[in-house]
Amino acid sequence: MSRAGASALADLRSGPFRELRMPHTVTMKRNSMVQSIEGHLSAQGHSYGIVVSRFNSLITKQLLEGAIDCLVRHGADEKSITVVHCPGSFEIPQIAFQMAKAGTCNAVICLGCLIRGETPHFDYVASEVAKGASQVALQTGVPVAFGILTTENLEQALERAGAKAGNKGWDAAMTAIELVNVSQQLSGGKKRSRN
Ligand code: INI
Repeated sequence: MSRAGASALADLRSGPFRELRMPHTVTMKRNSMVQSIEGHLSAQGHSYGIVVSRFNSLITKQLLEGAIDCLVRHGADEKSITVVHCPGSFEIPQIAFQMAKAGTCNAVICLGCLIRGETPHFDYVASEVAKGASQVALQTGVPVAFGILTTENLEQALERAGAKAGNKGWDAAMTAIELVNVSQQLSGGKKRSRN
């Protein structure tokens, strides 16, 4: 720890916040009366929509494989997973919106790969896609997970598509599983059924 960090910590310990060991940790009492809701990591009985773009398909195919693997390993039935392919990342929120609105899936997982080029194109598309995906969730109430890579180069993308930085498709699917569980608890256990 740096000298400045150690001195800040010493100040904290000797000050009125003596009970806080580290500035960012919160101590929870075991017998707390707080009602806590946390999603179970089970995908059993749930339906998932996946939107995946073909642009940079070398990467997006790996993200898709990771996402499906995660859902199935956590109990999803393959028949309850619908995959829609679209041209590029820009189109992902449009398809995600239609899937969410159709009411046939408990969550939508967005998978794509944006790699920075020589023009500002990347920045425009990246910011619209992130905003768009979040709007889908807020406007429809259906959880949306964001598994769209935004990288400086192909190497960074490969690292996140099954190499040393994991598989962000798998991670997005894990997020979707948790969100479905939390949102079912918040809505009193109501399940969205597949039509
Ligand atoms: N789409 C991507 O998914 N990734 C990219 O890296 C990319 N680049 O760099 O251009 C990309 N562009 C296509 C865009 O998403 C749309 O499909 C296209 O503009 C047609 O609407």
